[in-house]
Amino acid sequence: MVTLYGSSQSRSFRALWALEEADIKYTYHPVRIGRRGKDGTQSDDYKKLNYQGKVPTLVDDDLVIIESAAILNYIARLAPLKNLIPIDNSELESAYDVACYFTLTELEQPLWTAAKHSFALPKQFRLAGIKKVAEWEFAKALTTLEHYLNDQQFIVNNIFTMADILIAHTLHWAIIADYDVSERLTKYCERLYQRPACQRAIKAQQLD
Ligand SMILES: N[C@@H](CCC(=O)N[C@@H](CS)C(=O)NCC(=O)O)C(=O)O
Repeated sequence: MVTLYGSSQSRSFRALWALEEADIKYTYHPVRIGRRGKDGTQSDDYKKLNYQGKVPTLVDDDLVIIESAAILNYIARLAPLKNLIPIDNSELESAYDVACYFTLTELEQPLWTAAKHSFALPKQFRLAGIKKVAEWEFAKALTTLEHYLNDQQFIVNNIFTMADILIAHTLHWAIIADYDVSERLTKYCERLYQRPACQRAIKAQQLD
């Protein structure tokens, strides 16, 4: 029995989309970020699952998994026939790892830094000038992404994988936050968001 704890407009959408791509039966359990009461991410019950009180958290019977990218990989391995992660091919496995680590550490990092300094950090730690640094870093990461993607439809060997979910979700976040994203990468993101599994995940999240 798989349960996903998540919240709208958060990284939990990655996991919801992944579950739909893998065609795994799951229950979606909306939680309230930062709240202490019932279904709050700062409640004692939720923090037993996710010590930092963050989303997403995936529970599969007795197994608890945190970190969106780790959750995507776990889901991919639950559905090996869907080929959502490379298996038994070192070259493709390392290309997949590069795509995921690049996305988390280079592409997402400036977006998250800017977001933290605009609303997530306690007010006394927010730095007003950080948005400009983040925009510069993000623009640099986008040129690298264009280089990796080249003329492919999907990032790893032109085959759809969980890495595309990570990237598309991050680009979508940037587009909504008004970052400058090239037409080519915007189209890549839009094309991925049109996938039926992604559309089903959008509907599932509306229960939130
Ligand atoms: N590296 C984590 C980041 C998780 C994270 O920061 N989630 C945000 C929502 S997108 C959150 O729960 N924030 C609440 C908080 O920081 O207290 C992941 O990818 O799962």
